[in-house]
Amino acid sequence: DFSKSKVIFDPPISVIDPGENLKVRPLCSGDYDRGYLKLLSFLTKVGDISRKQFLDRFHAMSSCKGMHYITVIEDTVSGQIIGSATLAVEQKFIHDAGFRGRLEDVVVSDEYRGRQLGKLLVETIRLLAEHVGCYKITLDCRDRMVKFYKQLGFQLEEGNSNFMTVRF
Ligand code: 16G
Repeated sequence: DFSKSKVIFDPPISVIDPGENLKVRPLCSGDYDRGYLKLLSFLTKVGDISRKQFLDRFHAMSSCKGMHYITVIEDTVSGQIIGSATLAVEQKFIHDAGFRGRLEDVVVSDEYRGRQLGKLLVETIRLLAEHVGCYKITLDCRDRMVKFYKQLGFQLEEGNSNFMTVRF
């Protein structure tokens, strides 16, 4: 429900009307052939994923109802996926057996910069997280992206946000 959004889009765009020849929708199994993995490779290493691997993972995610919401933007002319963001939901015991949301894998193809599509994706996921009952939504990102997420209402938690990693 974008009427709840406090983020200003100028010119106005929304999930229903993201711009000419663009469509916002959930990821579908056919997106393997619409450049979804190539899009993700603009964000980080993807690797050589076969169609079977993609479909197996897609169906595994789909069968965990309410845990993975992968939103994509399709260019309806080229038939390519040009943007994506994911809401990953984690089940908790804390916060009244609540849900924690994570904003993950936000990416927009270079050629589509300047159309507020990153902003649209992030706001879509933020509203979705609220709608499905997450008590918070968090993200980690590159230093250069901090300003962007701050503009969209995310805050660095002073003295309380030490993002730590072990890489394998
Ligand atoms: C960024 C992404 C994260 C993604 C990671 C991949 C956002 C808000 N953050 O931090 O979701 O998984 O990059 O990088 O989109 P990695 O390969 O170093 O894990």
